[in-house]
Amino acid sequence: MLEEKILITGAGGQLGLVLRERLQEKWGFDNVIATDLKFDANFNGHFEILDATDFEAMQKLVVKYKVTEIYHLVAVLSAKGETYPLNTWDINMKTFFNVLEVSRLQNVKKVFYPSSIAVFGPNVQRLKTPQFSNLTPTTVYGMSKVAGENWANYYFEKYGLDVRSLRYPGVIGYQSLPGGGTTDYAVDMFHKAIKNEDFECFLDADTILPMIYMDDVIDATINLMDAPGQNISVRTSYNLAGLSFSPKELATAVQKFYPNFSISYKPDFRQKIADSWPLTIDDNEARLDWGWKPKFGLEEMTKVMIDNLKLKQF
Ligand code: AKB
Repeated sequence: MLEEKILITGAGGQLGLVLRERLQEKWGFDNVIATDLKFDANFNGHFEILDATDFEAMQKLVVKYKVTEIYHLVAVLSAKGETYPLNTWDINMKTFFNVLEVSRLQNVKKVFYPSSIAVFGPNVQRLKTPQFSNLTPTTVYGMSKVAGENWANYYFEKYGLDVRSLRYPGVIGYQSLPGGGTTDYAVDMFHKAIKNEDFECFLDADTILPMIYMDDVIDATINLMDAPGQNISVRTSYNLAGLSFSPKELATAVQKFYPNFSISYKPDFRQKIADSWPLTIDDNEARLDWGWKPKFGLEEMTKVMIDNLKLKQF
């Protein structure tokens, strides 16, 4: 296997914290360059400060390290994005344009771009939402991801840049608290349960959303990036399913470990966002093209989250 030089933007975020270590294991300690706005003293490896809206700064790093693959994880998510709609559009689009252009100019071989279930709007089939659905999202984050998917496809068609992408469901992991998402209540619930605290949920009890456990989403990302190019039939972004559950179902799973865990419901503006998203996702194309299959269901995920969060407490 040829050696790759990997650059990760947004490496200090929920996904970056885990992906950067998996990529170090895969490509070697010296071949992964983690970047973010703030220096991360906890990271054992190459770390560079990078504001991904700064084209020149990004290009300098790509040249300096002879980067061959970029994982672009910077994004303002759905809920936070609604507080600053125009800034969200600017940040999400500018950073991705920088990645695409730097990659084109510096002959970066492959780019990973996370899209999201937020690309879907209220006018889709909400059960087993198909890959090729109408994409009219209600959030700026979703709008930026739809645009990003089309730009990914454009750079592939026009310049042959090998951009690959997944529509991530809500990601559940114990490594960090996510920030700014509509699906974030789920990770938060685990943190409250292990501290024996009550939890007030910002979504209604029966709001089902597509989610995925961290190990599954990392496997999906690596497997997609490893797949032979000729297998990749979707150049916008692949639907990806892990599991789907409601706050009430997750609370019931948590109560098997913490019978006194108490949850109440106080829906806010995020309810409307959640109501515009699918309940479950049809990821047939990902399964057929590169063999995707999730490993974690609700019970396995709940156990592994609680076991690991308990360990982290000490
Ligand atoms: C969010 O809730 O905004 C994200 C997502 C589904 O992309 N977790």
